[in-house]
This record gives sequence, C-alpha cells and structure tokens, in this order.
Amino acid sequence: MKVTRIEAIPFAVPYRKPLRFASGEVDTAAHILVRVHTDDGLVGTAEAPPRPFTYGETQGSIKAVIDSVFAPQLLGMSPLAREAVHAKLDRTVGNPAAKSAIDMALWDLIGQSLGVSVTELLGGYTDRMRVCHMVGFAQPGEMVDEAERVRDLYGITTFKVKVGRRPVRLDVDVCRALRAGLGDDVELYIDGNRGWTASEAAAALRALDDVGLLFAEELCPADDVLGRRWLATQSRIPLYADESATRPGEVTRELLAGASHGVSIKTARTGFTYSQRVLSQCAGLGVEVVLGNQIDGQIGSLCAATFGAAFELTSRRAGELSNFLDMTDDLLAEPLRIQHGELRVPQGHGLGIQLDEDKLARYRQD
Ligand code: MUC
Ligand code: MG
Repeated sequence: MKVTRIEAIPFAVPYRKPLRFASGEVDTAAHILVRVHTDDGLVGTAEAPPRPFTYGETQGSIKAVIDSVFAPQLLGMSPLAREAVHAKLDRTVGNPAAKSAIDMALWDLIGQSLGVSVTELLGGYTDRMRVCHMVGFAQPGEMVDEAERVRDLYGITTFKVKVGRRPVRLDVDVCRALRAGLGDDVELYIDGNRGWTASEAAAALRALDDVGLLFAEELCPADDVLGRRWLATQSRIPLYADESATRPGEVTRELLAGASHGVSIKTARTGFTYSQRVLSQCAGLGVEVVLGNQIDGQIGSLCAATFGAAFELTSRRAGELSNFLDMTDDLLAEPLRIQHGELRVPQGHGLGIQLDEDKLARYRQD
C-alpha cells in the first residue's frame, strides 16, 4: 500500500452563533479536509481546523504546506511507515494541525487495510466517551441558559467555562451562576486561554474557591514563566496545560517547571501518533489528562473520540466533544449523536468516516 495523492480541500460551514474566548472567536468552521489516496484504492480522511490565535496556522497556510511540502514528501510512502512519515513531516517545524490531519488519515488507511477500527488499533478500551460541553463568553444568564439547554437535550453534565475576561469578577459571576443554576451534580472547570495575568488568575481562583471546580486550564501565558510557577504553588485545584504544551517536549517543560499539574490532549494538534506519546508520557509520570477540543467539526470530534475511547486514562473523565453542535451543518453522511451525555465511537474499518459528497460539494471553497 502506497500513498498516491493527498488532497487538501478548504471548506466552510457557518456557526449558529460565534464561539468567543479570551484568545479569539470562531463564527465559521473554515477547515481543511484531508484525503490521502493509496494505490489500492483506499482513501484515508481527517480534518484540520486552523487556529491562528493558538498555533499561527490559517486555512490558506494549511492547504499550502500540505500541497507544496507534505504531499510531495509522502508520495510513494507506505502509511504503515509512521516513523519515517513523521521524520519527513518534522523536517518542517510547526504546522501541527496540518501534520495531525495527515497522521490521522494515515491511521484511517491502516485500519481500513487491516479491516479493524482505529480505536481498536490504538487501544480498544471502550466504545464511547462521556462528553463535556464548552461554554463560550456571554452574559452570565445566557451562559447558564446554554448549559441548561445542552444538559436537557443531550444529557451532558460536564462543562468547561471560558474565562479570562476583565474585570475578573465577570467570569467569577458566571461560574457562580452556573453552579447555582446547574446544582452540585454537574462538573465544572475553567479555561482562561492566557487571558489573565498570574495575579488576576490567583484572585479569580480565590474567589472561586467554594464553587467546586475540577481544574483550571491555561489561565495566563506560558511566557509568564515565574508567574505561572507562583500561581501553581498556591492553587488549591490542579492547573492544566493546553496550548502551552502542544508537543512532548513542551509537556516535559511545563511539568518540570512545576507550572502545570495536568495536560490537555488534542488530536487536532498531535494526531494519533504524538497524542499517544503525550499520553504515555503523562501515564508514566502520574499526570492526569483531559481530552480537549480544538473547536473541531464532526470529523475532528470523531477522531478525538476514537483516541479518547481507546485508552483508560483518556476515557476516565468527560472529553470535550460537543462543539460541532454549534455548527449549522457538517460533512458526515451519518451525523454524530450525543445521547445520555455520551458519544459512541462509530464502529467499522478505519475511522468509519462516510462523507456526504453533496455536502462537500456545497461547502468546499476551491
Ligand atoms: C481550548 O481548549 O482552548 C479555544 C482555542 C483553541 O485553540 O481551542 C479552543 C478550546
Ligand atoms: Mg484550552
């Protein structure tokens, strides 16, 4: 089995409402669909969501680096030769979403060629993930309404609350309103996307001490090296690294610096191959993880769930798998469904992705 062609197809699906957070906002899922073709007629599929505010990639840059750098490097290679593939991809620094989509499409091909699902290939721990929903910036009442709607419609009882605004009181009020509105049985945690200084973050954590948060993610920038360490020494809840720890080396730096206690794993930026490495690293060190969301569409969410369900450690807690609910449409022929707070990983060969070609024709932009 050899790679004969790699397609990088830009597409755009509007959101019902913009998702806002401290580092940016998203009102359209303007992603890249990656399709890797082989000489035996198989097609591996994945998607890359550009997040310029996090990694610097744009829809145009992802397409350009795949078309002009990665595709020529990988033509003729076996999808099984993952180490050799990554040695080639890693000659180019950065571009995590572009590399990850290729990586996941190659795993899709491996699964298809062996006649097994990727989730079984990776670990086969379970067939489903408990789902966490991410609530973006709005006024406290609107954020509570959204969480209640998602809980009532989909049975979701874990929420990640976007914080990092000024004044800090605004987000403190939101978290208090969510706890009061949703009760003690729901799980809440916060994500600052680097919006606060270390002292603002410390003030927020003090004010939220009795709200019962699971953990807090990326409250202030990783470049505030001493500020983050200072914050970590006084926080009564674990601090999780997300965009500061996007590669195994960064994970090591964050953990050894004592600035973070847990790690968010996102297949959109580490694919399956490097996500496995980060997971093994965390397991070996006794560090907790959460399966994060890169504001993925249904293909990306399916990939994340595939990985999360494969391992005991990633499926212990709810994964962030519901942001596609904010999109008006998607490309899958059989839409993902969240029921009773869970997302089942589609069974089948490879990733089990069936595209609706009419929808692709409608939303593609090339
Ligand atoms: C998250 O966890 O930060 C927001 C920006 C991004 O890159 O991912 C999202 C969610
Ligand atoms: Mg985050």
